Amino acid sequence: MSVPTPPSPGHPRVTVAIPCYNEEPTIAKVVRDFRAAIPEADIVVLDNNSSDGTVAAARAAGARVLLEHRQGKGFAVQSMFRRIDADVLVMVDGDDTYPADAVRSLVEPVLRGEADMVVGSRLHRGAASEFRLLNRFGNRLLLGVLNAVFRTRLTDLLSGYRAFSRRLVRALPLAGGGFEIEAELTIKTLQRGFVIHEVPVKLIPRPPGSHSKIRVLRDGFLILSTILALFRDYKPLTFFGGIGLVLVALGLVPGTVVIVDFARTGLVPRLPSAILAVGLVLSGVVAGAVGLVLHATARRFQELEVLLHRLAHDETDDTDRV
Ligand SMILES: Nc1nc2c(ncn2[C@@H]2O[C@H](COP(=O)(O)OP(=O)(O)OP(=O)(O)O)[C@@H](O)[C@H]2O)c(=O)[nH]1
Ligand SMILES: [Mg+2]
Repeated sequence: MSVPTPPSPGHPRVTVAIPCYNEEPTIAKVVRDFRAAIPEADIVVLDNNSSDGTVAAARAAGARVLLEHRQGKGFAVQSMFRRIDADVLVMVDGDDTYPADAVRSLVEPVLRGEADMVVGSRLHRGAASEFRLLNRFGNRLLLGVLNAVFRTRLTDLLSGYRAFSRRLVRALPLAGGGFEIEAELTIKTLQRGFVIHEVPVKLIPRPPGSHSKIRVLRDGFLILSTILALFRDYKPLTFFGGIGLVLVALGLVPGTVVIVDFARTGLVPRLPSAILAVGLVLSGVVAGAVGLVLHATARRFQELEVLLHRLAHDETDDTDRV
């Protein structure tokens, strides 16, 4: 586990970045609320081809607007990571569903060097949240798997309210273009050994006239398949080993029957069962072997990545050395 480096002393640069797609009814209020909550921060709206007055409203409220043409929240986040230079980068939705007055509780742990990512959690025991039932259920299910695999105790995987340290922003290669970006942020951060903190935040319902961009089935499926792909790549032994164990266990059912028959009579009367058992057990063993090979490769890549990161940051790290 790596220790987060505190950002440059003096005047740390904080930027609040707001990905937006058609958020005209709420964006001005969000910009004003954040300006009031953290006056020293830069406020940037990442607009994604909005067809309403989002851009004009954001500018009128005093935000800087960056345009991202590839449609999707994930692309806006990728663009924010690439184009914004800040010691602490805060990301928040433009639909006025996260409280601006909690922003300091997200920024402070990064400034103090205690965490590289702070997540405003809507499911934390301290948070009283207005959270749709399906969202809550999906979030819980995915978290159960994630917490078991990475041995963490996170409570909100899909929160759109987060603060990142400069070095985390530099270290994360993001690929997701849509709503799978939040899960990707959390998993890639955990996998690289960065520290994640959670602070409870209250979720406010969308005001009337403002519309959700999420399509539950399509985006739910995308989020699930992203998580599975990340497990496959980063925890291959758990992923393929798990599949292997299930196949072997399935194979043992017909296999036991065949063995008991054979022990009793010395014959194999149920040939199809025997073939099925052998097929399932062999497939399970192959899956386990694939997991082992990929595990060894993935570990080497993780080591290389740490070395590369160290090389890239050698100069800055030298000044911190005591
Ligand atoms: N840049 C960009 N932002 C988007 C896009 N789709 C959604 N967003 C923004 O991402 C944020 C979250 O989108 P929402 O539709 O509120 O999704 P959500 O908060 O997960 O779901 P709800 O519970 O329905 O609010 C909002 O600020 C949206 O404007 C997109 O295609 N591009
Ligand atoms: Mg929202």
